[in-house]
Amino acid sequence: MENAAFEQTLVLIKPDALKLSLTGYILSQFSEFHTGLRFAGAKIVHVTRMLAEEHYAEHRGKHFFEPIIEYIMGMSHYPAGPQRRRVVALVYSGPDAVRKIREIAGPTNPHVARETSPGTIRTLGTVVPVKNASGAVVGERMDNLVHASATPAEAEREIKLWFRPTDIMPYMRIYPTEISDAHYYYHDGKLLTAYEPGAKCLCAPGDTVWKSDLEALRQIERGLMAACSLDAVVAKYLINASP
Ligand code: 3AN
Repeated sequence: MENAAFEQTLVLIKPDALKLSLTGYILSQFSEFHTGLRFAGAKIVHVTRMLAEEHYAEHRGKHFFEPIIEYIMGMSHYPAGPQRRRVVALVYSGPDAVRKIREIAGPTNPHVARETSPGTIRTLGTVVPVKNASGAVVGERMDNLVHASATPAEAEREIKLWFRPTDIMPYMRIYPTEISDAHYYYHDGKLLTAYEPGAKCLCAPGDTVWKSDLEALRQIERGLMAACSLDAVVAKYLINASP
């Protein structure tokens, strides 16, 4: 059952927060006691490059794109420990969820957060120089501990990117779903409707799928333009899949 009375937002507790053991602090800052919001979804994710690049798609081409991809994938904080690279992904639900969570997270830049927004989570973050292969500083990366959706539209895109409908209990789903009537598989960058060795199953007949994903898959299957990329649909199905 879908309930439009709730607004939802995506929070990511990023690898720097996990490394600094700030998870408990962050959860308590976002708790129902402080925000009036409730969990609708939660998962521990080993972030693939596909998921990272889709999440930050709007920053593609910017000088800080590759650094933030490596950051969210955990490569910056755990260069030698792939088994420790993870992010806690959460969906919070309730009135005004996007604004409330952004307010507690604080400004993007931790230096600005310390100047303007004492008490916010990102005051505990840092800004690190980004160097090129020869060691020259070419930019900066903001290690700001948490991601929080910027708008309700972004929240919808991001929640559907990180979560399958069935990761969220039916009473707390606010985006339309549909029951798949077809098999869809993914292999080597391509969408398939029949299994071939090595392919990953995205959905089977009877599975509950985001309606917008199913519409995109049908368009892509027919070779037509879809509202989102194939990777944006596929990434969530590959979360924590065996390599
Ligand atoms: P927010 O995370 O506050 O919504 P966005 O979406 O503008 O901020 O940026 C996403 C991420 O990209 C930020 N969390 C930060 O790590 C990085 N970023 C944004 N702007 C810059 C910048 N000018 N220089 C370096 N990194 C940036």
